[in-house]
Amino acid sequence: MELNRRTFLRVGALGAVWLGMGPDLMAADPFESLKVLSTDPPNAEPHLADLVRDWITPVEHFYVRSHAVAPKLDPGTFKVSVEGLVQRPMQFTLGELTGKLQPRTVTATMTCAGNRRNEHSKIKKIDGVPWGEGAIGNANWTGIRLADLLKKAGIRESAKHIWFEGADRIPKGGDVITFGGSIPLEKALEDATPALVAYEMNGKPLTADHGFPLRTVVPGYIGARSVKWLRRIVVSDRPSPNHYLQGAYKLVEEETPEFLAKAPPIYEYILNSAICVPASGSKVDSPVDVRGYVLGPGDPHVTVAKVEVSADGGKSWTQAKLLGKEMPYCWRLWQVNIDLPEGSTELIVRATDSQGNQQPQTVPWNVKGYMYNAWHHVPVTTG
Ligand SMILES: Nc1nc2c(c(=O)[nH]1)N[C@H]1C(S)=C(S)[C@@H](COP(=O)(O)O)O[C@H]1N2
Ligand SMILES: [Mo]
Repeated sequence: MELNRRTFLRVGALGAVWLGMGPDLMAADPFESLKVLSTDPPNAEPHLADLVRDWITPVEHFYVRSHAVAPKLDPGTFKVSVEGLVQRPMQFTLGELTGKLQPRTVTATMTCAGNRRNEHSKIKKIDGVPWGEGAIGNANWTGIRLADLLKKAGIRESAKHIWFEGADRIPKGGDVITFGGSIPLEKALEDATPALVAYEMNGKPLTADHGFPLRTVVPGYIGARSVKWLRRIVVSDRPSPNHYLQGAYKLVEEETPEFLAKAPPIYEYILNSAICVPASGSKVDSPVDVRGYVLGPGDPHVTVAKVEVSADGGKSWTQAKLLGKEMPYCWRLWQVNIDLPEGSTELIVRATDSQGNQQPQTVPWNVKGYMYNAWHHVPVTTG
C-alpha cells in the first residue's frame, strides 16, 4: 500500500503543477474514502451510502479498477499518437491537446462489467475482483472529441475500428502486457454525446488512478473500453488484438480458447439497478427510506421507464421516484419510502426500460462474472 500511495502522490503532484493548481489539493490518500478490494493492482469501490449522495460522483467516491499499478507518466514529455489507417500519422503533447484544440465536456456514467460480481459469485464461485454494487460512478469528463483527433489525422476509407493502448504494464502468464481494446468506428464518430480523449474528471486533471494524464471515455460502453494512461490510438480495419478485447470481457461458460473465440467482445453495458441505502443487514424503522441508482442500457435512445421496490419477495411492488434529470448515458438516483413487516425481510429492486426490458429475477452464470443485473436483494430487520 505504501509504495502505491507514494506513486499516487508523485504523479498527482505533477498533474497539479501542469494545470497550475496547489499540490495540497491532491495530497490526500485517494483510497481513504473507498473500500479497498486489492492494493496491487489497486481496486476499490465506494461505500454505497456515499455513492448515492450526489448525481455527479466526487472523485474520492469513484471506484478504481486497474489491472496494474498506475504508471508514472511525465506530463512534460507525454505524447499520444494517432496512427494506422490514416493520411497523416500524428503525435500530440498534452500542451497541444489542452491548449490548442476545442475542449468538450461530457457527463457519462462509467461502470465495470464486473459490477455486482460478489452476488453473481453466490450462484457458483467466480474468480476476479469481488465487486459489490459500487463499481459505477457518474462524472463530468473533459477532453477532446476522439472524432476531432481522427479528423486531423484523416482516416482512410478502409477504417472500421479504433484501437486504444494504455501505458500500464500488466504481468500476465510470465509476460508483461498493456491494457487496450477497440471500439467500432461508428461509435468513435457518434456526434451527440461523443467519445472523448479526456484529461479532466469533474473539472480537475485526472488522478493517477483514473488515468493521468489522458484516457478515453466511451459513453454507453463498459468501463474496460475507456482506456486509462492512453498513449496510442490506432485506426484499423479490424478489432484490436489486445487481450482485453479478444480474451477478457466476454460472456463465456468456460475460459477456453474455443469458447472465447466464439464469443463477441462486450461493448454496451446493460440495464441495472441497486439499493444503496439502507445497508445490507441493517436495523431499520418502518417505513424505511430506500435509495439507489439505476442505469439504462448503453443506448442513447433507451431511457429508464421505472424502478420498483418490493418488501414481500416480489409479490407486490412500489414505484420509486426517479430523481434529477434524464440524460443519455447517465444513471439516475431514485428514492422510495416502503412499509416493512415486523422482523427480518428483504428489500428487492428491479428496473424497466423504455423498450419494456426488465431486469431479470435471475441471470445465467458466466465464468468471468460479467454483466450481473438480476434483481438486487438487501436483507434488513425492523423492531
Ligand atoms: N490502461 C488501463 N485502462 C483501463 C483499465 C486498466 O486496467 N488499464 N481498467 C479498465 C476497466 S476494467 C474499467 S472498469 C475502467 C475503470 O476506470 P476507473 O478506474 O477510472 O473507475 O478503466 C478501464 N481502463
Ligand atoms: Mo471493468
